[in-house]
This record gives sequence, C-alpha cells and structure tokens, in this order.
Amino acid sequence: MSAQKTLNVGLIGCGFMGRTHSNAFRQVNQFFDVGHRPVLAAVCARSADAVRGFADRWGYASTETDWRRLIARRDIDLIDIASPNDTHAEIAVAAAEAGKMVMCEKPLGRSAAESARMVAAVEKAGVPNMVWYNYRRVPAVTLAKHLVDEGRLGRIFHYRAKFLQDWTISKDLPQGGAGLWRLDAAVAGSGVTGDLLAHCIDTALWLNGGIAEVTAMTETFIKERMHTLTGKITPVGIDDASAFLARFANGSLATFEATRYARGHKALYTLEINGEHASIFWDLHDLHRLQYFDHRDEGQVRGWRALHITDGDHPYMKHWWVPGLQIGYEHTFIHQVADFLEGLAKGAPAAPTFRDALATDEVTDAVLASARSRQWERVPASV
Ligand code: SOE
Repeated sequence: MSAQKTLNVGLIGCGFMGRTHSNAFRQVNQFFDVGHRPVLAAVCARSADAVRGFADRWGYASTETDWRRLIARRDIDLIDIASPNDTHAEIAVAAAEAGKMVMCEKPLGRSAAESARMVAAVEKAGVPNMVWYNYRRVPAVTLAKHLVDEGRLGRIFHYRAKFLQDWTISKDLPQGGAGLWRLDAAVAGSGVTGDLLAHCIDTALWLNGGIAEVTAMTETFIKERMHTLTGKITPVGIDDASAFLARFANGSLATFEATRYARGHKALYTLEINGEHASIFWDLHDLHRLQYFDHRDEGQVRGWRALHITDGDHPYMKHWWVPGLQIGYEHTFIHQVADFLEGLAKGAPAAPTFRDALATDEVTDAVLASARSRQWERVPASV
C-alpha cells in the first residue's frame, strides 16, 4: 500500500453521534486500504469537563470549547459536525469558508432553505463534503441498491418504509437540553419527520429516484412539556408521528411512516420494494439479512429467500471477518468514512453529498407543508 496522508479531524459534539463517528475514524484503517489516515486531532464541545473526558476516552489529542477556534486552527483538515441540528448550518458554512472538508450529521439543515445555504458554501469553496446517512451502508441495503440498479426487480410499483420508536411516550419527559434537544422544535427543526423519516427518505431517493409529490399527516400527542433549560411548561412544536403517501418520479407509489409512539419498537426501520419481477424487504433489527422474492424462480421452489449478507462477495464484507460472521450498526459509520476517503483519493465525491442531502430536506419540507395545508405538495427537484 502506498504512503498514507494524514487527515486531521476536528469533531464538534460529543454525544451519541460523536461516539459513532470517533469509532469510525479510529477503525477505518484497520480494515480498509485507503489513501488517508484520520487522526483524532481535536474534539470540541461547550462543556470543558465533558469534552476532556471524551477526548481521554477516545484518544483525541486536544480539546476546544468554541467551534470557531477549532475552525480557525490551521492543523485541522476536516470538520465533522455531530452537534444538535441548530448548529449545523453556521458551523458548516464557516468551515467551508475556511477551506475545511466538512462532514455533517443528518438532517443537513433544519429546513431546505438552511441546507441550501450549506450546499452553496461547500460548492463555492470546492471542499469535499458528506452527510452521515449511515443506513445506506448496511451491506444488505447496499446489496438492495445493486439489485435494483441491475434491473432485477423490473419496473418498480411500490416503496414502503417505516421507522418506529417508543421513547417519548411518557408525558413527564422534558424537552430541550442535552439528550432531549430532539424534542425542541427550535433546535431540531422538526420531530420524527427530520429525525427518522429523513433516514427513510434518503435511502428511498437512493434506491428508487426522486419523489415528485407527497400528501402527509402529522400529530403531536403530548402538547406541552417542561423545558429543561427554563424549567417552564412550554408548548411542544415537534411532530411526534408523521406519515405520508408519495408518488415517485418513476411512477411508483409509496407509503412512509415514522413515530416515537409505537410502544415496543425501539428502532424498527423497515423498507420494502415491490417490482414487476421481484421484491426485497429489509429490517434494521435483522440488519444482516435481505429478504428477496423472485417470481422468475422455478414454481415449486419459488418463495422468499433470506439472504445472509456475510459473504466475501457481499458489499463491504470482504473487509471484515470470515463468511457467516455478522457485523452491526457501528460498521455502517466505518463504511461511510472508508467511502469518503476513497472518494478523496479518486477525486470523486462519495454520496450522500450535501447536495444529495438537500434533496431529502426538500421532501421533509414538503411533508410538513402538506400536513399543514392538508393538500398534496410537489417536491422541487434539486439534484
Ligand atoms: C433518534 O432516537 C435516533 O437516535 C436518530 O437521531 C438516529 O438518526 C437514528 O439512527 C436512531 O434514532
């Protein structure tokens, strides 16, 4: 392997996503031959104690408590944004203007307008950029993409996706602050539409092309919650549940649903595609399997096959253990870094870029607009 270039990473945010990203940067060179070696140069968060503890645990060489100081540092090549949604745009624009590469947690912005500013900034600066829609890089989901692109399913009639959780059912759960900012509309932008449906939409646009129009309904089941930062009971502005019908540009019909009120479900992301010849089904709780039905199989043995995506010729799997042994959630982030670094080496950006993620935000905006207007809403074609 030729000499690797170092890539000094400056991570912003040290919550759940900060951990998944740090693990990915640390692991990627152990398993993938890529031209760059990410170095955990600095981590930034507002609390000096928290950021110090995080740096010690993960091996970051230095800490910052002001993201502007991090961006100003000449030794940092890549700014990785894993902080709450209301910080994404300002940080990404400043990082791009400083000539840094930028990776950003999903959703890109709190609205398509905010995301469009971020796209303009990275494209004007010409800096590599990517959004962490990690589920594309579950090997079974990547295989689904290959099967669709090979035309095995034939004409697509239906796309069906849902992402179900149950962690906000208690009315006593406050909103806002560390860990609960996803319940605060000012910080998150929206509720499950931007948080969970965004994953489903990103995968759908990738697998099945653009969405032309949507009709949606949303609900906020708990109307008021105590705000952690003020201690006051405050109206809840997020959508707790969101469901929509969609028509894709290729003529196929879709249903999407996300909620945090499906008692018993913690992170049930499922997707199904029905084509003229074949169908596929995938379930995050069984993430190493892809269910496949091919009508062209010989009649007596025709049926759903549960493909175990652990063999060396399955996407990403030759980099891991031996056939038959599974990988999990954290590996999807490692794959994302590997693809980003491969993109750098080739000079070809790995998807989803900021522009790709803007397309998702165009759909989530249309979903929220439709829930308000009670009308079908057209989705602008942005990619
Ligand atoms: C919300 O609970 C959440 O953590 C999302 O923010 C993530 O994007 C999703 O992958 C899992 O659920």
